Amino acid sequence: MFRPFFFSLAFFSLASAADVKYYWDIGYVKANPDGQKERQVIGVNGQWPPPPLHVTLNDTLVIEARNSLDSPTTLHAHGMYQNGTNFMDGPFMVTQCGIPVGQNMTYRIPITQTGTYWIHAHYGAQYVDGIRAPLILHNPQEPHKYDEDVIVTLEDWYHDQASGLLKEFLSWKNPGGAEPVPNGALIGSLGGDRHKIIDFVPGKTYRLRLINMSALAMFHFSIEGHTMRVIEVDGVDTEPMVVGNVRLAAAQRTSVLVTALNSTSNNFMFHADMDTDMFDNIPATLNYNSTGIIRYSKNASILRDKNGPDWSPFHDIDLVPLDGMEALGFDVTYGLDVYFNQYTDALNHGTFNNITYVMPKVPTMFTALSMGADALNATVYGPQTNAHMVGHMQDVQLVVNNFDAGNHPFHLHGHHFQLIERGPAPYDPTFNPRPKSAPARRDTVTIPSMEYVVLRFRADNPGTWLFHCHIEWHIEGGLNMVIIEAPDVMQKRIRVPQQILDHCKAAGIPTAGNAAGRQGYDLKGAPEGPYPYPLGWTSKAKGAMAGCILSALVGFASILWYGWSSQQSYRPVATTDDNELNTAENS
Ligand SMILES: *[C@@H]1O[C@H](CO)[C@@H](O)[C@H](O)[C@H]1NC(C)=O
Ligand SMILES: *[C@@H]1O[C@H](CO)[C@@H](O)[C@H](O)[C@H]1NC(C)=O
Ligand SMILES: *[C@@H]1O[C@H](CO)[C@@H](O)[C@H](O)[C@H]1NC(C)=O
Ligand SMILES: *[C@@H]1O[C@H](CO)[C@@H](O)[C@H](O)[C@H]1NC(C)=O
Ligand SMILES: *[C@@H]1O[C@H](CO)[C@@H](O)[C@H](O)[C@H]1NC(C)=O
Ligand SMILES: *[C@@H]1O[C@H](CO)[C@@H](O)[C@H](O)[C@H]1NC(C)=O
Ligand SMILES: *[C@@H]1O[C@H](CO)[C@@H](O)[C@H](O)[C@H]1NC(C)=O
Ligand SMILES: *[C@@H]1O[C@H](CO)[C@@H](O)[C@H](O)[C@H]1NC(C)=O
Ligand SMILES: *[C@@H]1O[C@H](CO)[C@@H](O)[C@H](O)[C@H]1NC(C)=O
Ligand SMILES: [Cu+2]
Repeated sequence: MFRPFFFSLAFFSLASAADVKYYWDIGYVKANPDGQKERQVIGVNGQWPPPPLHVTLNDTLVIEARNSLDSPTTLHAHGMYQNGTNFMDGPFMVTQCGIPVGQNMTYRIPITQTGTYWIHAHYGAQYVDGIRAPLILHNPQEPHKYDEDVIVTLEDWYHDQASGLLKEFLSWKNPGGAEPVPNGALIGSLGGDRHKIIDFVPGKTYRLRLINMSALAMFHFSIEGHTMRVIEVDGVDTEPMVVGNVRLAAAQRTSVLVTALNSTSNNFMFHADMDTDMFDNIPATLNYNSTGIIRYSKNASILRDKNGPDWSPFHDIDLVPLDGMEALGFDVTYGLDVYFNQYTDALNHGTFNNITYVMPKVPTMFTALSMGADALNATVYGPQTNAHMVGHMQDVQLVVNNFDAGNHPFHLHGHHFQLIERGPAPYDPTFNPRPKSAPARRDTVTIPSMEYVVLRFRADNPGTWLFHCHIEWHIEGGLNMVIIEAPDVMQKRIRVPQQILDHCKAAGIPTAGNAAGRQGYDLKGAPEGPYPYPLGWTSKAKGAMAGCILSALVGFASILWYGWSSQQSYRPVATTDDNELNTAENS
């Protein structure tokens, strides 16, 4: 058994590093960023959007978070290594039990990396309701030269509460798994007729930090009349690469340098177009092409590029990290096949290797810390967590085949991975990829439909790390797995703060034992299923079966089921009754 104690020692030995403290009272506020519908959102300190966080390398980011919502919450600083602080990573039931309503948690995150990140809730679909903010980690020895730093957030926007959308998504009335289609897009938290304006001064070079904070939508970003040079992806500095546009899937970040023109006689447009590929339908009211303005002068007019924005292809795998880190080999390789299917609970689930993720009874990190030598056997993490074991300092290869019809952005917690290879799925295991000498690295990679990607990372960060699709609806639908990295070393290094244990106690969640909260391999009572339907079942048969099960469960007359099943397709509510457009320009 491990004995928790306070963690002062580990932190205060970090020489001369400053604590950068933020107070975040997380609660409900009203906002109307697109001028089309005021709605309840989740903000901090009575404000929305939450303000960006700025920290410098070697500082410790301290967030004193209070949960003023009506359900638990957690914060995840996306992309942070959390080396030795696995318990500060945030995902509910992986590394913590949630901050109970009305209580606080002090997130202490040593900053050992630099670049453009973000922070968001990792409980339910809360971040879709607005609890997300840029997190900028400054480098005192910044390798790139520029004059101004500009954060440009891109996010899809829903007029309805995420909890309601989630219920409709994960419903037996949505067996095809159609995702809720957003009502619009926001650039810099502005949408509709409100445009983000970036002021440019001749002679200056701007670093635009593009951050995709979407729930679903991927963005294509382009500026008319200017050249962009990519210099960073997901916190990894790269050699400058000239591009016409940048593609940003959910959770991805890219910094580009843009040098201002010498003349102030024209203003220009920039574009952030949502990729509608993943949208099941496109309501007539949806403007998926959003624009902002590069402004040189208040009285100049906008000069449109005759050729429109430059949408020539952009491939992140072509980027070269500035540090020239060489391609890793691998000691262990895991294949992960991605499918979406209707499962025996009648819901459409995202799956790795035909297992859909279901939370264990004990958060996975606590299982790793409390099970002694048994923690080295993936079985103890339960049948539904898709636990994959990796040893300390092993080089790990993940081969992910996306057999789904959609594109999915996969994010690994606690690491950057190298992009070794992409290609059409399935990956041929007899093929030995010959990676570039210094492959691109990032923490979130988009895998297009019917393609594979080969990723590698070094297991130098003991902890329990989620690997999942970052489309919020797919996280909830089960497209998650956990890398169990060196539990033996975790047991020596990781000391969980008392506050987190207290939260678990308050929530009645055990902090020791296997996925069932028991000892050894006795997994009786651990969550099991849902399962795939046996081969040969038609979707009609599945529907009828699901209908029967549900009718029996809730006592519905079967006639009702047939009524529902004939109107299967999900239609998002396009608000036409609420169109007081606010046309004020924001400046
Ligand atoms: C809880 O967090 C809030 C918001 O950051 C802060 O104002 C308050 O002082 C904290 N309370 C305690 C007991 O730390
Ligand atoms: C940050 O800390 C590391 C390790 O202590 C040290 O090597 C490095 O010089 C520090 N960097 C800065 C910019 O202070
Ligand atoms: C934002 O994330 C969504 C979901 O993956 C993705 O489709 C989109 O490309 C992302 N956009 C950016 C700018 O990263
Ligand atoms: C602006 O003018 C300077 C000095 O003449 C020149 O070096 C530079 O290339 C010009 N920049 C652009 C974007 O045209
Ligand atoms: C814009 O207005 C400023 C001052 O009012 C003037 O100096 C400048 O010439 C004007 N520019 C254009 C393009 O009209
Ligand atoms: C959105 O922009 C794309 C790319 O420029 C273009 O092909 C498409 O027609 C535009 N759609 C609308 C509705 O403006
Ligand atoms: C997983 O499910 C897919 C789709 O139903 C099926 O084609 C595949 O054979 C299954 N894989 C395994 C290992 O059972
Ligand atoms: C893990 O434990 C299970 C159940 O006791 C056993 O069948 C399996 O062989 C063990 N795996 C390893 C790698 O030890
Ligand atoms: C974690 O820290 C250990 C030593 O404390 C170091 O060797 C390792 O490289 C670090 N890993 C990451 C991902 O920061
Ligand atoms: Cu996905």
